[in-house]
Order: sequence, then structure tokens, then C-alpha cells
Amino acid sequence: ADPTLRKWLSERRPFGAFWFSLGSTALIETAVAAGAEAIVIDLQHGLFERKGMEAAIGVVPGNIPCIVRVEDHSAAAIGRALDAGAEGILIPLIETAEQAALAASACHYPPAGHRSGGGVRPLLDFERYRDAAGRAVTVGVMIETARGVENAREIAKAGLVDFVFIGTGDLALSLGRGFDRSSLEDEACAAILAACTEAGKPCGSFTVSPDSAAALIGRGYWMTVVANDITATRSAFDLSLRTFAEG
Ligand code: 3PY
Ligand code: MG
Repeated sequence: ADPTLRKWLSERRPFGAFWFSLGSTALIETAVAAGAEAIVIDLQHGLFERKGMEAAIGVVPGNIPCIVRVEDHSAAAIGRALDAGAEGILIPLIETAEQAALAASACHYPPAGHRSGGGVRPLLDFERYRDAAGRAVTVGVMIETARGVENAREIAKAGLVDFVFIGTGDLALSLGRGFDRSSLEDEACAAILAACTEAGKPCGSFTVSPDSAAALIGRGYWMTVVANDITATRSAFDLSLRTFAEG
């Protein structure tokens, strides 16, 4: 059987991930118990350190895609997340096809790419792991700057790139609109989605509410985010206080 994320990719089955920034393994276990479809662990802005990331990946069952948003597009950052057991890699701030192809190549062992062999989990049974990783590892590059939008068609076509994911917050910042994600239907996002369609690759987009996530799926996006730990806990706290105050 295909690994779950690869299967969803080839079937273009859309999904909504839970996104984690707070660095808590217990919170990820809680989301899994709640029935999360897929987990994103954010190392770029999130609070996870290396051992914390290893522990967090360890609590995600094998049938639930575990995607790590790495710190940057370096082979070192990508290799650390893959060695910990990530199935999907999300690479931030990609602006050119060359960057995309090089970063995607760092996700695969030779001869397909230039990932370095090593790490604790891979070396427990390397031949088996290498074979499994070759079939499972799924690479998403994030377009989230004006320059990335200009190059979206070439980025989407880059070799070994499986999907594109829009960082709506940074994209809004880059376009001079503050950190306003509400411009999801604007030309920049439509251009990225069209570039993906032309390249035959699915497109994802970041959002922070289940309503807007569902709307994105309705507009043809493949991957989105139904909840993140910061906004979900914040709104639960706000609701508790309001309910208590209203008696
Ligand atoms: C963005 O919106 O810029 C992201 O990177 C998602 O967190
Ligand atoms: Mg971003």
C-alpha cells in the first residue's frame, strides 16, 4: 500500500492538517485522539527543539501523515527532520525554481537526490528505511513572497517538488498588506493555484480557521490547516472566560 500522504497526493484527496507551534508533544497526542487527519510540526516559527521534534514525531501513528515545516531550505535542516521520521517536508520561503529543486533533492537519497545517510531512526534498519523513505517522502515548497509568486510557474514545475503551499501571512507581508491573511482570494493566490494546475501539482494554503479551510478546499486547494495549537487554545480560553463571565 502507498504511504498515506503519497496516496492522498496521487488521488488528489484534499485534507486539513492540525498545525503545531507550541512545542508540546502532549498537545499532538491530544489532537491525534481527537481524530486529526494530518499533523504539521513547525520548526521555523514553532518552539520545538531537535529532541522535542523527535519525540513529537514519535507520537504520530504511522497512518497519519506527519509533515515537518523545516527552519529553512538547507540540506541540514531538511535532513534533521527526515532523520527524525518526517513523512512530509514543508520548505519555507522558496523564491526560485533552482532553490526548489535543490531543496527537494535534499529530501531524497542518491541517486534521486543528495540526502545524507545517517540518523538514529533511519539506521535502526537502513535498507528497509531507505526503501520506505523513497516511497513515502513528500516534498512541499512554500511560496510566500512577491518574488516567489513571480516564479511560481517554474517553482511548481521543479523536479522532485510534489506540491506547493502558500504561506498567506508572509505573502501578505511581502505584498505590503501587513499580516493580513484575509486576502485569500486575491490575484497572487490565484496565480499560484493556476501555476500548480499547469504543472499538474496540487496546491495547499495556510489559514487559521476551519471555515476558511473548508472554503479553500471548495476552491480547489489540496492541503490546508483546520486548526493550529495557538489559535485553538486561545479561542478555547476566550470562550471559557466569556461563558464564565456570562454566568
Ligand atoms: C505563513 O502564513 O507565512 C506561513 O508560513 C504559515 O505559518
Ligand atoms: Mg511564512
